[in-house]
Amino acid sequence: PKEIFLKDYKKPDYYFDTVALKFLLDEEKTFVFSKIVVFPRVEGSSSPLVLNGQDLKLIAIKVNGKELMEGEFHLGPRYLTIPSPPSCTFTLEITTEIYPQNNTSLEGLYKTSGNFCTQCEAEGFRKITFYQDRPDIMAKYTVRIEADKSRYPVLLSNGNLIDQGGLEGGKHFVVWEDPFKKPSYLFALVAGKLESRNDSFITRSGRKVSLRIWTPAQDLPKTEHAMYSLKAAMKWDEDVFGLEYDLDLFNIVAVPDFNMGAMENKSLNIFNSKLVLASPETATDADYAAILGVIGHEYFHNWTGNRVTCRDWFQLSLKEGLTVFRDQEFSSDMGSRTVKRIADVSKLRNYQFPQDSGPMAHPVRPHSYIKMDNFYTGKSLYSLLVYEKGAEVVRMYKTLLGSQGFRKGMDLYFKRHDGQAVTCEDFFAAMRDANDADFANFLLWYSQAGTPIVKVTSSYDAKAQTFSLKFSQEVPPTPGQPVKEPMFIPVAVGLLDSSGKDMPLSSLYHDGKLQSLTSNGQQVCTTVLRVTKKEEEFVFSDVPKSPVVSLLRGYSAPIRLESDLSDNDLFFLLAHDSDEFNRWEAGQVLARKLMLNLVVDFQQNKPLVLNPEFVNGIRSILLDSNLDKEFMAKAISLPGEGEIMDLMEVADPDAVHAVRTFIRKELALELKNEFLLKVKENRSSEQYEFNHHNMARRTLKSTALAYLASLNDPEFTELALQEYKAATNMTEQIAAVAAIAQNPGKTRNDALTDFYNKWQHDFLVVTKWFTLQAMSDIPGNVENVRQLLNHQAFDIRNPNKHSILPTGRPGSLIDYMVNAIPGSPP
Ligand code: BAL
Ligand code: ZN
Repeated sequence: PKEIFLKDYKKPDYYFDTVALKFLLDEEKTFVFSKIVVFPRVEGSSSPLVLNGQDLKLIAIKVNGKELMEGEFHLGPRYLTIPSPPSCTFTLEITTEIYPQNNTSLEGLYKTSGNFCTQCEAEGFRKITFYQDRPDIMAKYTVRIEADKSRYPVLLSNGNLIDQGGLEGGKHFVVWEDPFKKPSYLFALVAGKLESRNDSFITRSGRKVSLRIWTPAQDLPKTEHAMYSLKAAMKWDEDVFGLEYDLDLFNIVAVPDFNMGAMENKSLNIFNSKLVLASPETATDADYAAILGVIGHEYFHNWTGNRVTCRDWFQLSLKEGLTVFRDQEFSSDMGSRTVKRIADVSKLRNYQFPQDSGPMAHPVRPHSYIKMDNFYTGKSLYSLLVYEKGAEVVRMYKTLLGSQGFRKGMDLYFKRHDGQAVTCEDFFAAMRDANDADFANFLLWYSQAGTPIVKVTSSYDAKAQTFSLKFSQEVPPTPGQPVKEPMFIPVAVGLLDSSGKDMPLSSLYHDGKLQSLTSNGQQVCTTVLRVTKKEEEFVFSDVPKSPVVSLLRGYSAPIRLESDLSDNDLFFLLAHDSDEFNRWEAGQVLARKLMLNLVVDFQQNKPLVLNPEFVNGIRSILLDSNLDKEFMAKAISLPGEGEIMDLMEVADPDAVHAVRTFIRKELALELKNEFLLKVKENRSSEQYEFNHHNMARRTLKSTALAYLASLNDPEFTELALQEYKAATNMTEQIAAVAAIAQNPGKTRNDALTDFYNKWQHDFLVVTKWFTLQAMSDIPGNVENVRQLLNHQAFDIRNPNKHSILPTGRPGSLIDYMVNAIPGSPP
């Protein structure tokens, strides 16, 4: 395949106005008829019309009703070209034959569990019919589907159902019309034996929207949470962004074989079943949270992606970064903002940072790509950089503009671009223009790869009562980008007095200017510094006593921060910072330092000794009854191994693993009583409920149990077994198995066998069982995983089961996998 470059983008020579599709679905072959109204971008143009097409059998092609003869078109393996189409508006009719039952690519139209289903993003539509399969071709679609009524009683596509009826030979038909222009990647069709959970939502302007979640009949009881999530998302988008749903029907379909987590096709979202189906007995809190987030994500695409879409695939972050940001905010508002932020930043550090400093590093908006629909090979656009770093870029606009300014920018973005296919610059311009803002060189975030390293030193001048922060920044070289420009980095800062309270910030001296920091006469305790140069200094004035500085509050930019804060400062911030994220962060910085030092000791064969101050720090967290329990669970969890390796010049997985295991066991030994109390205090016999209070309780209990079970002490193994037996929900049940499974031996094997026997008929639970073992770090696990690949329940063709394989994943799925097993390893 050819490398494609952003700089080579050209507007299409032809646009499509309306598209009428007719599908005759059948077991052996499916006919697709398309009738497209085409018009040239420039009237009188004589350019050839080039259509994409792959794995299609062309049956007939007509222009303005007249069949084209040989020589009037050219058919190659990937394109169908009409060298001299009419120079003004014309109709193009094409008939193709396709074989969905043989399509194992999970792109285009394929069959899964006996049903027909589509996946067109990014370039699947070209496997359905010949088309200009690019996102800047936006057209209005009408879709007629004909199929056998008994095998395919449900026939769905985008938009509103405008006609349906019976046909001869036991067949039936439906006609769907989507009144909104859309690119082909948002086309969808589903046909099969499905049933729906039905509900409705009244929009803020009083329109009633019918909501349907479609699954095979036996799964319907498991769709309650998905419906709750959808309604919550619809309400949230109205409340926070003023965005109302625009059709009278919204469908979600769950299918077992689905490559992405889910897909935002206009009004017909298609989901991997694991991101729809949940019951307390079979799904964990992490599953419930993932479903909430992904249902939200796909719904939010209706505006950010569908109503306003991408001009080309280089702009993918325009919709994905923005929509990930929106789903993060949604989940924050529905649960704990701090805990959500911690989870997202941990994911960045463990997965996105290594990507951004490795051979696959590319900018949020890449300059080129080879293949964009493959998650497993290099040069793919569906990366954490586009999704997660892209979301951080959007978050920085909000940090710089504040909530109101950001909303103004969003409003202008929709006002300017509704119905258009646009670029990241268009989003930038809307944010800038709506706020009359100076964003300096902010656009570099889209074009420069690599994680900036920002060093900060501080000094206090008691006589002048000033506090200075000196910043220096460097963006490391990445493939194809040896030299970088300094970036525009928003750094949110607060100052703590000796009692741990925030100091009001009075004024700031920077770039030869003194700037007041009070806002409309109100005192401010956090300010956002605009760091734009390779080196620069900011001086706070009227600082009566030497403060402890809280830097990068809320993780205001996706950077690596190196500060001169002492361990004492960090312990102080851990105890007092009003920014909860930075309380957690202080503990993590201490833990990272500690782990890196111990890695050196390990490599030099020195005995490992855990700093008692660190143990005391963790103890004080466990004893602080004012803390949110989920925050507590996060704060007592060590940084992941990926995060530590990412910080090392030469990664040493064995050393990092040994050190992390050592610290966990030492903490478990020293804090046995405290952990035991957390397990006991947080048991509950209440019915499962998905809410923050209950999730926090379960998370803390599972985290404490995992620490205790790591000791491989019969008392705690027995405790974990008791928890396993007593569990009334999957969250606590699998957390207990995972705790037991940390130690190899008969108890582990028996528990895993028992779990499998109990759940062998539920493929989503069996997937968890695979994941748990695939993630295990017991000695000899590679062989164990090899054997699991031959397990009767493992099916390499089902993408859900890939979680057993060490591959990367696009945003929504990685969430799911990483959080799949609560509490282990903390
Ligand atoms: N657009 C692909 C799936 C998602 O990111 O929503
Ligand atoms: Zn998305």
